[in-house]
Amino acid sequence: MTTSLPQPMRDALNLACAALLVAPPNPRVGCVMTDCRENTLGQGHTQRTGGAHAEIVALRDAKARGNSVVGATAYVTLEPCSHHGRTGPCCDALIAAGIKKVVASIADPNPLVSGQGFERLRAAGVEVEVMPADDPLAIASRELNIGFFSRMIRKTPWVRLKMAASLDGKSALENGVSQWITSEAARTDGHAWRARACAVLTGIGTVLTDNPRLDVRLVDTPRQPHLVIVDSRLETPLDAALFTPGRVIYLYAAVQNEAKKAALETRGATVIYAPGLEPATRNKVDLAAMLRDLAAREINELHVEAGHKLNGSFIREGLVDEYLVYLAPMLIGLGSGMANFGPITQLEDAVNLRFHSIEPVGDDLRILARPPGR
Ligand code: AOF
Ligand code: ZN
Repeated sequence: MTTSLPQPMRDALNLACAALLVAPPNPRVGCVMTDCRENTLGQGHTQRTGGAHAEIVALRDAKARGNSVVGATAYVTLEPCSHHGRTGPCCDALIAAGIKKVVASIADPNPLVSGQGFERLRAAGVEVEVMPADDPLAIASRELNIGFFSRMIRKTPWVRLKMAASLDGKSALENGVSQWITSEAARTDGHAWRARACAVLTGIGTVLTDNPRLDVRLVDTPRQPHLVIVDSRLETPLDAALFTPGRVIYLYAAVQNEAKKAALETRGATVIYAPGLEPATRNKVDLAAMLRDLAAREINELHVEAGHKLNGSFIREGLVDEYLVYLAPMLIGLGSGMANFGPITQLEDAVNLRFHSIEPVGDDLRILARPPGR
């Protein structure tokens, strides 16, 4: 089964891409409605959380243009929803508007939808065509929403670990100096990756050493990602630069300290005692359990920007789905690496990855690499 009319779906995918920063934690979805000659009647993409879904925006767009969508085909990059969430079901709106056919790139992995949207449309007499899973447009739609699919299916965020290093793989000089190895272009690019994530994560070591803000400043964004700090002993200073008004901050602690918790909460943070382990046995945050908790808090893509110790823990525990590595054309010689794990004594035990993409960014290289099967 192949789709006969891919162009409107290409347009719908481009619209979905335009929702990259605004849609999370909702999936980025685009919709194009066409008449029988493939003229566009209306189009749109997912709005801010709680706002309209792509189909509703497209229906409104058609109306604003004075176009009737009775008998039209709707191309949508995700199965139209059938449930009442923060908004009403798109299926019902499509049926009520008189849409004759729906072409969808891929089923919605949300258990509240997953196939029920298609069933509901078919039951109302709407023709439904779903693209084959290996169609490039279906793959692109899934890739665009890799974090949403991860949260819905695996119940854990898509963990993207960002690192920057010299060409000989060093993130800091022997004396600890690390700012700045990569160029401004790479740092700006790094902010664009932060912007698309639902949350940025770091560790208490980085907070105490660098006093970072870890927000998005170098690119325009309609939405700041949340911040997550792995802070086992609740050592985040109350005057840390990361506290900015209105920001959602989750601090995961292993040791209970009610006084510090209360003080941090006055700064707007939410303190979570590390889930998953008995209080008596824990002194470190259980990262896998923390990730499950973050998924329950609607974190799709988690952007990790941490020091080599926490990076090493994520890698050692097999929790990294994607490595985002910037390499500068510089040799540092003695110094420290990007992540501390091991020692590995035989090459068979190395963490093997495959390169997903390699792009020049300014004078540097940006490499995306993934473990097998991701
Ligand atoms: C669509 N079109 O553009 C998007 C969909 O809380 P709500 O009402 O916003 O619903 C969120 C869920 O709706 C989300 O988890 C996913 O299953 C679906 N997203 N569906 O038909 C869209 N963004
Ligand atoms: Zn919907």
